[in-house]
Amino acid sequence: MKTISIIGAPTDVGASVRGAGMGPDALRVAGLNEALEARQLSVIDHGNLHGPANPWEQPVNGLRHLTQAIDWNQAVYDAVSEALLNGHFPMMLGGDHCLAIGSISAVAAHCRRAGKKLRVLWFDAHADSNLSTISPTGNIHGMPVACLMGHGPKELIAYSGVTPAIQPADIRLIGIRSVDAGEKKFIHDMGMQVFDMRYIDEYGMRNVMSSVLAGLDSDTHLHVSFDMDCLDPGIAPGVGTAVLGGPTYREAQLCMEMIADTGLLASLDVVELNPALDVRNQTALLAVDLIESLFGKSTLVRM
Ligand code: NNH
Ligand code: MN
Ligand code: MN
Ligand code: MN
Repeated sequence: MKTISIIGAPTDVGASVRGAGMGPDALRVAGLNEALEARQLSVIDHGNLHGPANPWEQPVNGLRHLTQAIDWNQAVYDAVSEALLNGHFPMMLGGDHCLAIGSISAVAAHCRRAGKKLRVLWFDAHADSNLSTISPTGNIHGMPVACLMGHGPKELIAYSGVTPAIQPADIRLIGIRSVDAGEKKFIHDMGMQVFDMRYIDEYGMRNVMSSVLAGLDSDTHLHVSFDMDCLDPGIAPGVGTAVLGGPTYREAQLCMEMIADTGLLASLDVVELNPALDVRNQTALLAVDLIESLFGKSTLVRM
């Protein structure tokens, strides 16, 4: 039986809007653990990690709350590494998306140890590929993709000792519809594969998912980093930086179901849920619903 290690990382130090720190508990209140157990998974909830409070300061040299982000990501890196060493499936509950630096750094180190290939699916309205020199905000949750590819402050890019943690070819960005000008150039320079909303509109989610899942084999560790603001705000209002025009409920379900079909999912981040902006916890309930599909729950009738 697969064991899920739930790791709560309750902080919003990387975000522009406060509230994402309440994400882990909102997901528990929405029935996450029970839903996983109902999928015949064994669940170990490690509770919430501890880290520095949000000092709510202005950016320094283009980076806001750098020391706090370093500490939180170290805690996430350690907890995710331990779960992987124990053979468990780490599920990191954010918190804002800067925490994926620690989470994916740990996953990448595990893949190097185990001789596995890594594929990261990054679901987001934003590209999260900013640098301190080009970010319009200095918020570190807009920078994790760049940090993971080795472009960022030295303390944030070297958790495992190996830099960069991942290569541009290891990651696919899906659902993107808000990209800053400097980010766009960086994405092109790095040669990253981005499946933006225009692409999803034109080719359909099924084709997009076929593309992002192409080339996987039994030696691949599949990691999903799910920013809740990927979803259309009509169905997911509980996020700090909502952008109109995201995937519908069924499109999101299809993503999850096609990932489940691969049988390769081995780690997950659920981030940017902001209960302070949610309506009767509906975005957390939606997250749990999508996670159920990610673990094989399906509406499929045909055999
Ligand atoms: N691109 C903007 C920035 O860097 C917004 C990032 N916000 C996010 N990313 N929620 O997922 O500040
Ligand atoms: Mn994000
Ligand atoms: Mn986002
Ligand atoms: Mn459900």
